[in-house]
Amino acid sequence: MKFENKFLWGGATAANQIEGGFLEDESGDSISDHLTQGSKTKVRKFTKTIDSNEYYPSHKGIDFYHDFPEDIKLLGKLGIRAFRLSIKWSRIFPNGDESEPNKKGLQYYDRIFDELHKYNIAPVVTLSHFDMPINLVSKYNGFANRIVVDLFVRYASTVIKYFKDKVKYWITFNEINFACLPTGNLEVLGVYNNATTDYTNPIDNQSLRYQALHNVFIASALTVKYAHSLNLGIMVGCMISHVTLYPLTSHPTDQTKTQEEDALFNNFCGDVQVKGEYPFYIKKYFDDNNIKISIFNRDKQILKEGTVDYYTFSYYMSNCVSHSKNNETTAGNLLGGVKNPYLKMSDWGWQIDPEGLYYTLFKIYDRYHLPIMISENGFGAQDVIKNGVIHDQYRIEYLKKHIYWMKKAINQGINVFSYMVWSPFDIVSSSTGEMDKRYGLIYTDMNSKGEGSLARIPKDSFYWYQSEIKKGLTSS
Ligand code: BGP
Repeated sequence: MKFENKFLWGGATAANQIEGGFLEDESGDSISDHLTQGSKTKVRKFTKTIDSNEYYPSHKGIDFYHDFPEDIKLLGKLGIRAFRLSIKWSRIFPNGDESEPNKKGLQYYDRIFDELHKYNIAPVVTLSHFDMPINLVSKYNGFANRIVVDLFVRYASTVIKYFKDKVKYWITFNEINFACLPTGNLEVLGVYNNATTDYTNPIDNQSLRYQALHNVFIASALTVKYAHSLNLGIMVGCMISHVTLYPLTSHPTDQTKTQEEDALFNNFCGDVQVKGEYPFYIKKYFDDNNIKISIFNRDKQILKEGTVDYYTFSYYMSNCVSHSKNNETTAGNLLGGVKNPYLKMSDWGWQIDPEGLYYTLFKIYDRYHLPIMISENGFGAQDVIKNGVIHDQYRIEYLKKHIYWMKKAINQGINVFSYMVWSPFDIVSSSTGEMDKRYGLIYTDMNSKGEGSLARIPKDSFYWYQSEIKKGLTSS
């Protein structure tokens, strides 16, 4: 089997997990800059003011802000054809509501894109990856306020226009469906209970949560519409955290429960962004949960006119669903579920399921018929460095198997045009803010306290992925 030559092998990151460069070049602070560090057992806290006794991982990231020329050189050596990164909104509009952008912020990303092009690497840019200027949270309660839609579109259209000749692939909101989790982070929305500013403390007002999500849909659709209006072939995608769900048994209620959970978590947001309208099943969910939101007539039009060009999703694991409460559960922070007796888990309780990727690609393509980018897939582990080398065979196994099942899906005629490893570098973990859960093909010499030389050391998986790409995209 031969992939088309234009297949985009890639690697993915996010600004708040790599950049650092806190407040540099007239940048403003953003939500991530107010998140303390958690751990496997301790949740991250959202603090209204920066507390000097706390460690805020995003302030340092892995210092990509200063190190990017060297980092991109390594990406060139790796041989990837696409690099996914996010723009930090508060570098462009420090408070989110200025009328003019910060030139220094634009210039910073401009230099990155030039550097990437030097190595023939296409940038894939996420406009919002769990982040927004903090001023928009304190002033408007994020996307709970419709004004923030206009402010987002101003930001998005500014950068799309500025980089129109350098960036073809855009993604609006990372893992937008996190907003549907009954527990979990709300950085997608920037909406918090005023009284409780705890990272994992969900807003208890479900109507407000779904109203804010609706506003995010509108912001995304208007962005797509703007990008299309430039007539330059710019492509804009959605981004869904896809946690594949299986019924635990053949009990009929396991099937229906799986169907319902799948609809709400995995399908709902994609359905709106791909099909341009709310799916039929959401009405019952809203009615049953007394969720009331306002959707204007013009909104329906906007959603229709702003459907995405491609579908992207992160894939790390699958979970089971059961009608019974007496089951062993997976630890999986935020994304826990019922344990599958046939699968192994990572140290963080994420169930490893390469064949599930095939199942998922089939499902998504059958549902949407859009080109697909797997925008995140990777294995978090505690790597050991010995005599300056890291033998991460477990990561190679993980990636190899997922790529194998992706190729099978492509063989079936499913249009996957890009695969991104999360992540080329060891970076700050999004759920814990620590450095223990390493995903990189390249080791970053830094511990969870931000100490270390910051040296980058290619692991065994780096050379494996490099050869996988070089194979000319032929079958394994
Ligand atoms: C996704 C996020 C990423 C990334 C990844 C791994 O949900 O889009 O930002 O961090 O998960 O998660 P973690 O770092 O928590 O293991």
